[in-house]
Amino acid sequence: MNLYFKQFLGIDQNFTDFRTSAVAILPFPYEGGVSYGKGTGKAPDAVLDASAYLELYDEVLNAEIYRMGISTVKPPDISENPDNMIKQVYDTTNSLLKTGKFVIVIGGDHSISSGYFKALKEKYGKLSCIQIDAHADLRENYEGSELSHASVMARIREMTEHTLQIGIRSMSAEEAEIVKEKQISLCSMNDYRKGVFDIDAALDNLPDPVFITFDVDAFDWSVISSTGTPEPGGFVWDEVMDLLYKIFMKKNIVGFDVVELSYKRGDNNSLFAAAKLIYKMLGFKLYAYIEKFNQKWPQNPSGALFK
Ligand SMILES: [Mn+2]
Repeated sequence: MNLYFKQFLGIDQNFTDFRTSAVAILPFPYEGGVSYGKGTGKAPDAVLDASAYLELYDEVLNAEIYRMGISTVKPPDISENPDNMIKQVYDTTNSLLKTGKFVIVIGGDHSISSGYFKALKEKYGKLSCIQIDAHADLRENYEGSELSHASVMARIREMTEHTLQIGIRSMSAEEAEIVKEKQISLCSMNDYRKGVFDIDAALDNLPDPVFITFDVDAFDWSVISSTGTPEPGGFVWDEVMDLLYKIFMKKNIVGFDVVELSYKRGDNNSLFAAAKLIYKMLGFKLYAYIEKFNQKWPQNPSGALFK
């Protein structure tokens, strides 16, 4: 697998070597499934640029997470055709997963997630999905496309009935009907704020292993404002940190993606927050592994650490 010309974090080459890294990051700058604001295609490069300014030491976990090795790999030449594009996500993540690495995809719009989900599901046989998002994305199709970013959870739910949606604050009557009829586990932002949804119980009911798809529009605009379909009233940073810590400690997370970030000139905050989100999630993954298997923080690139 070829390294990308940009790498996540400003780290020494020893820690980005594909052969020895524990983590592979795949930038996937596709924006064909977007309905409103453009710019998601430029986001992965911009996140990689911003990541160079991240502090490498995690002051909460007291560790240098990057030491396990993080390679950023070159994406394929992405097809404009949605069916071909999904197959490209599937093929690329599938071959990365075969190396035993923990794979992260940086979008790109949300329509890419079902391709990665499929590859992970084939690897593990069964797979649940936690979606953190402002939108339910349960429409059977949108603007004539079944592969729209607004339909991604409908596509994922064709592969698993085990889904948990958190932070939702925008949905159609049709989607609300689907949630009711299929008894989908969904914590709206309102439920979250009012404390009327038992997230612990929902996590307990969700079978392992689990994939997380993180749509950055789940965040409040004070954290991330550059996104294609913004909704007011989202999570603040520390709420997401607490939520993700809980999710990673309770569940076996086998992969995640971060999608729907949009590049807007002059807004460095959103890019930096997205880069930090990815590094924090990796830190939680590593910490959960260390706690569960009574390991030490890795000091050197650790190969197929999470296999
Ligand atoms: Mn969304």
